[in-house]
Amino acid sequence: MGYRILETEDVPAYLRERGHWDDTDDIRVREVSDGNMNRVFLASNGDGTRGLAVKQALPWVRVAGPSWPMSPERADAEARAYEQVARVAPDKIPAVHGYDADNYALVMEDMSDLQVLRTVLNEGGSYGPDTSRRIGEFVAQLTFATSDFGMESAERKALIAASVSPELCRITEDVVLSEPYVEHEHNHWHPGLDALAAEFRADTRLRTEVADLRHTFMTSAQALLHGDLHTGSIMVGEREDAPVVRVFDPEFSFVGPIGYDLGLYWANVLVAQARARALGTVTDHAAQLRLTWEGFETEFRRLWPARVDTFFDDAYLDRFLARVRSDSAGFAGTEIVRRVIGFAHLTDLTTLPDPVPASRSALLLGRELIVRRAELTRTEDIEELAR
Ligand code: SR1
Ligand code: MG
Repeated sequence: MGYRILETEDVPAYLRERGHWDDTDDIRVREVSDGNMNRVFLASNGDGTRGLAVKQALPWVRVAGPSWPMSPERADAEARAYEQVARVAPDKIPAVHGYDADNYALVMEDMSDLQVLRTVLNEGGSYGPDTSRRIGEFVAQLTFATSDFGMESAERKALIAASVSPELCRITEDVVLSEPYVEHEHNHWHPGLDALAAEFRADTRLRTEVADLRHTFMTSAQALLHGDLHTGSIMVGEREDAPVVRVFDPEFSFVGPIGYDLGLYWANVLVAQARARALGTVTDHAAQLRLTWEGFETEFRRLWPARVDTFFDDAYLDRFLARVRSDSAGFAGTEIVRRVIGFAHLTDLTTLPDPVPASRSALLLGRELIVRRAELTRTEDIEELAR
């Protein structure tokens, strides 16, 4: 059967047809679509002891509708990324029960007992001791394994070819890495930021630095990335009294610069911190850049002795990590800027009683991260800037 767009009422039969649910149970379904791109349904039985999530890619951007067509093949990229992560960090992603390539639909673990990290932070909660360190580890585990350090050259070339994702990369190249710096119909901002948005569009130095990051994004095939690692792509909570962190939604996955994943997470940490400062609800925000980097660097260095190509020596590792760190700072800056004056704003800022002061500081911080990324050699330097 060909591609059919699932509605809530189709999901029980769909799960049965695909062999995910036996016939006797009553299946209750609700749509919980939240991201910009896809539909997500949660199915559970009557007493709530069994649940599954169904995620389907639509042939357009969900929040825009058919006026912004988008190939549903992005679900293939997501399924491939989950397969790669499952080899090296299975504890950090949801269990995938099946991928239906005809319908671009994934059937996955129900994570409704966990909470989206952005929601936790927006409600005044904290990260807890492990979240950012585990995110750093996640990035190290996925990227080491899929880099030329973790994978034989020929196998890697095949991975690069299989992971080419032009449409989704184009979204990032547009909405993150160029549109906010020019006039574009996607851009919007709070009227209180008119002057600053105009300043950003007129800032030729900023534009050249963003062009450099954009070119790095387009050409630096370092490793397989998640590709959209913001705090809305992370679930947190507890299971059996132990903290749980799950990274999901890797549909923007492709082989690119590692600093893009770290930078996206850092940007979202910094925006959450701007919100908490505005509301006087700061908890453990200030430690998170450092914890992310420590988690990443420690894990990457731990894996390094197992590299497949020892021509890359220890001195090269130091140089490589320094480059990843400055890329991360720069990409963090671009993610902050687009979330304030570009497309797809963040509730962290939009739900503030007065979003302007925090958005303004975030924009200025974003600019500094972009133009001064080479000097920001320690996460403390970024923290200082944020203060
Ligand atoms: C058109 S999609 C806009 C954004 O949503 C996704 O989550 C990505 O962040 C993308 O840039
Ligand atoms: Mg998403």
